[in-house]
Amino acid sequence: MIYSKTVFADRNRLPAQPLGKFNSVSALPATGAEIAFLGRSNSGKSSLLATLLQTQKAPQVSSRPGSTRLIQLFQLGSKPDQSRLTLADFPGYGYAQSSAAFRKRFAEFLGEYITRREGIKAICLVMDCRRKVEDEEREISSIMKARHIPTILCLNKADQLNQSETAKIRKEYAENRDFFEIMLVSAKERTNLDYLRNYIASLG
Ligand SMILES: Nc1nc2c(ncn2[C@@H]2O[C@H](COP(=O)(O)OP(=O)(O)O)[C@@H](O)[C@H]2O)c(=O)[nH]1
Ligand SMILES: [Mg+2]
Repeated sequence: MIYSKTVFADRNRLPAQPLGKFNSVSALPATGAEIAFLGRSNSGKSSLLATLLQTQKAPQVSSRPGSTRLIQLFQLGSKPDQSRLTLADFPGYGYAQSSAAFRKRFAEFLGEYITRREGIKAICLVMDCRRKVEDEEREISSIMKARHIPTILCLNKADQLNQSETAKIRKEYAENRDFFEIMLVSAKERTNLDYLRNYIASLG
């Protein structure tokens, strides 16, 4: 697990262009390499992207869980360039789903996404660090593993933990091999984001 207290500097944000908002996978324009930000509503997907990117139209951070229903795309670079990496900010997958229903619907959705988006390079799976990994997260990681696509688990909102809670979480995840990489981050305080930024930049 990657954990440090370094604060991500503003000047290190990656320049990006907004490509628009889309209401389904089939509506997405063709792009090349892509990383998708997935996770439950309110986990901080849009906040993380807003922190990592320097863009005119920042990803919309919502005060109400579940209010973003559109997929928003951003492309790295300070001017339009289709050869650059695309980052996809997804709507959250909701709260009140039963696990079985969720798995079916989300596996279909992910299946469609992966089938249609051939350039997909990684999934950034964002989760509130105060939650436990559940079937949803393991399911996403295993679907991706089967396609040889790495899933990076971003445990967000680390600013909400005290020292002993932080230590407990680090211990809990030390032996976890379900994900390609695990990191404890805070989009709000911009801590521990260098690995993710560099990973994105390396694919950019
Ligand atoms: N304390 C704290 N709040 C955060 C953090 N990241 C996001 N939030 C808050 O969580 C809420 C949902 O954020 P948003 O980025 O819209 O989540 P999304 O639905 O996953 O895109 C907003 O009120 C954010 O201000 C974080 O690192 N720490
Ligand atoms: Mg969002």
